[in-house]
Amino acid sequence: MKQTNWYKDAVIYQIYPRSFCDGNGDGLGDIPGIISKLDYLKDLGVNCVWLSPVYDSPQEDNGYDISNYRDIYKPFGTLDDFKKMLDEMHKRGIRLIMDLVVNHTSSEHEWFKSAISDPKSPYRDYYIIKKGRKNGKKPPNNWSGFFGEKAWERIGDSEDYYLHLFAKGQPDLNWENEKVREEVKDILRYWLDMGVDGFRCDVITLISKDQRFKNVGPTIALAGKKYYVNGPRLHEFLHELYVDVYQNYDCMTVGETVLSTLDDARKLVEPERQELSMIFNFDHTDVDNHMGVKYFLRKFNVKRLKKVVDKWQHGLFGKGWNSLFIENHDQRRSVGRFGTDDTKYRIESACMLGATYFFLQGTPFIYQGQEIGMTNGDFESINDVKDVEAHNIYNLANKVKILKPIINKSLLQVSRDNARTPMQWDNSEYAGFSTVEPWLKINKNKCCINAKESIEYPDSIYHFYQKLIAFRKGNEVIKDGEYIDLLKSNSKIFAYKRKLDDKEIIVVSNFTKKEVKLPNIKGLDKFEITLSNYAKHSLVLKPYETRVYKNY
Ligand code: ISL
Repeated sequence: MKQTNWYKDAVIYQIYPRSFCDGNGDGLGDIPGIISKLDYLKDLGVNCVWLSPVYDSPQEDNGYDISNYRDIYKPFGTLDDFKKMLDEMHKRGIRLIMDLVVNHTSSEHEWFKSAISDPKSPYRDYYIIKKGRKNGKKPPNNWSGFFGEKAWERIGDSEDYYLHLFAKGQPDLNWENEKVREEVKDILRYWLDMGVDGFRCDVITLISKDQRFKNVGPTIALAGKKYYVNGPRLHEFLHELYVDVYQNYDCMTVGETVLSTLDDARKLVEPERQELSMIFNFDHTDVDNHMGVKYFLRKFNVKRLKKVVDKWQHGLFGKGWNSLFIENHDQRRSVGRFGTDDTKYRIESACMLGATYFFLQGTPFIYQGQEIGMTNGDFESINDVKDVEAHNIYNLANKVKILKPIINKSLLQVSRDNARTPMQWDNSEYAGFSTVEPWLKINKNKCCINAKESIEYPDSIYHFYQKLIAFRKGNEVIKDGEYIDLLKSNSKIFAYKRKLDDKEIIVVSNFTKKEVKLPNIKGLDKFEITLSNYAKHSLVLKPYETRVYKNY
């Protein structure tokens, strides 16, 4: 089937189902709730949704632990609800991409239950099960995983261990086993045949492990990552999925590629290699931490951000396609981050960040609530937070003395639950999200930060996002133009140009809460301002002011 590359013209809205809208009054978001909000998404202007997992799951990691890939988690609805949602989305010109979580399953998956209960089970080899060292007293090697734990769990009192790079309830699949790959292909076909338009591929760069399972020397975190990130057969496995499945559908894939470099990314997205349509790189989410560890917070500096953006914009130009995002369900909220302010200048800040990333080359993603400037959760203690990652790290910090003060200081601030507080639809008791107490604490600021208010107020962040989306639509300069950083060494302003033949767009953003003199940008007097978060403009940029100029 002809691949139309529709994703290059898409603006994708991410829905985290348990926090979006509760349709049946049990405190948990669900599919009927999503259906009730599709007109809201259409009015915003997005034309694709990425839906975080809705499959059957014990929810140890909020659905990123799947126990049945062909059914829906009951509290979220039924398969019929899902089909109705898909149909209603398509009727509104909105495509749907599903989350594909196939690096691991849930430990409640039938395959895993059979694999560990019977050493002769045909499913034993679906997982990575190895004999421990010292007659089973020590795990097979010293690898550790993403949630601050050892990566191996002993199977009962046997000598064997299974590998889990995330929580204990998320055993890694053995992709070396051809049967596993065939199962994955069948799952893909099942959803594509139902009409879904593609997949966001969870931690896809972890699927191939170095089969020597070697020990590693001391490391701060993620011991063993050189053996399990971008493993030896990664590209071969992805190409196989493309040839056997993706190329038969007009679908797209976006890989979540933690720890990938630009060189890795090129290999993953160069179209002639036939692997993925695009990837999420996380370099820009690391500009405010040390050594890529989010708990080691570091003061934001816009020059570092510009450097990362420049690298990826040039690095993939003409070679592959970028994804653009400032939030997702694993990141804290963007407003109040990246040098911005989530109190006095919240609206200015959110609009400025929006305009700055939206006109880069690539497909923009908006995470639910970002379009109304939702802020981090107002958590007071670890008891307010539910995420398995936060609790594991908290327990680890309590055991390791030197980590304790650092983690205690940053845990609530960087917890993934900051992005997972219920969507604030209105100012009612449960924010219009539910009719009962929700699964996670609603932010008190629902009184003034909510979708209803944002829709009513003409100068809101929501209406600014509508304009961002509308301006992008069909704009060839934004889609295909080259990227030029205009003020590389300026430590307050992010300014770039997009250029296609003689058509040019310039974005100028003040990343500070102070007024800053507009620097001299050659030829700017011939441009006109087409979008801004301030009504009046002078030779001074106001706090968090952003201006989008065009010369045509
Ligand atoms: O969230 C992170 C850091 O706080 C990341 O390291 C995250 O664990 C990593 O990006 C992988 O994320 C994905 O897979 C996880 C799941 O918990 C995340 O929600 C998902 O986005 C395991 O499936």
